[in-house]
Amino acid sequence: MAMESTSDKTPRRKIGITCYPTYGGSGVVATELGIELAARGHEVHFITSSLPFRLSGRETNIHYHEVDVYHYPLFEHPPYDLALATRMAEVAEFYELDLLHVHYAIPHSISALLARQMIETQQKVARRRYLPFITTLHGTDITLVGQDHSYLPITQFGIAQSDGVTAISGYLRDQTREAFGIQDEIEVIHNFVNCDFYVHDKAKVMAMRPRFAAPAADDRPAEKLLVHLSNFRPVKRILDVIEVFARVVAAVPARLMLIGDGPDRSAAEHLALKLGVANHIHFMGKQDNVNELLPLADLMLMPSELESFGLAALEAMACGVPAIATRVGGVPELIDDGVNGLLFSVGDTEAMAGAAIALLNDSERLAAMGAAARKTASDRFCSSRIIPRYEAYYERVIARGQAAKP
Ligand code: GMT
Repeated sequence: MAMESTSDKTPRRKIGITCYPTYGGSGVVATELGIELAARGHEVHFITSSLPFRLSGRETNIHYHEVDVYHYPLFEHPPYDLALATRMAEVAEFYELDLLHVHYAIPHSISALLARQMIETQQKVARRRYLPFITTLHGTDITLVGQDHSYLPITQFGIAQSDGVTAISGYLRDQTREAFGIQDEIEVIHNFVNCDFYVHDKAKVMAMRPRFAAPAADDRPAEKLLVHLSNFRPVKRILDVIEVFARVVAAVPARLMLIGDGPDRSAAEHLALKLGVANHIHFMGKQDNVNELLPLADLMLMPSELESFGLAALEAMACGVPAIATRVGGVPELIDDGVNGLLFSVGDTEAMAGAAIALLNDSERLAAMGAAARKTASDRFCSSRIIPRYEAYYERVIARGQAAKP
């Protein structure tokens, strides 16, 4: 990516980013944010347990610091949170970071809080300073994990101690306030996508699509192609994806790309065999560069139990692929039912399949919905619009931190 400099008004900052580096929406957002910030001239330090999966580690302005957890036989559960806090403080001091930005509250906010305290109270008085940290809430850290009684008080504490808190949707902001009784400001900064990378390139699609769905021939119409992308956790309702697809394939020649992996994969394979559709499904496992795969599809299926936002749908929409999704969480902030996608009740696989069949048989409506999906992505959720919001928020938090100097 060509390196741009930030606008004159936005100072270049040194930012430490922590996230779960393996597959998962929060890690994707954190990594893409780091890449975008680096491209805008900021110095970005990833402080994570392994290299985030969308990074090569050789990008300009990006540094990677692995958190090494010491495994002593006494430690039944090696204290990752403490190793992380130590590394955060070390990196912050050595590179003079302006800010830590952690993604997913548990345990990252607590580690950042410890790092802030370590720097604020260190022995050499001259080196003491206030290192602010921002927590970005992504969803399951609040809606599932954070509300478990063993994690609720510490999640609440981590959020309250953060110098800034952002949520990836209005829904998640409201949920956080309600579930944790938090009155403080929570800035909504939606998920984003790089609209130059996530795009429908007709020539590339024509070249690649026949590998996944047969083109029209004399004796048969072209196969339609559906896609689902997730970490195959129960909340994604992957079995609903299979059920919807089985109904679709009974009515329309079609294939399904299942991108991702996780706990429900074997249950999905089992159901696909039982319903006789396994040989119509590409189980693709975890994939890098999903921007090359998503535009090949006609439709995305995202029947989740809950999505605080639904980044996978946004990525598909930017490629001109509308989603059939559930009316849950923050999804309606992205999908305008009947305009740029379709929304259904959780578990209503019959209605989802009926709508998918109707849409796949109406190429004009499908194309209009795909165009509207792309327009939504580019008008409201492109990185070029969202990253400046993070930059502005960083400045506000840094200014507040300077006022709190020890
Ligand atoms: O969806 C997951 O299981 C992964 C999870 C995560 O934190 O890694 O995703 C959440 O964050 C994404 C990025 O901000 C959102 O787009 C997803 O909607 C959200 N998932 C849920 O709320 C279930």
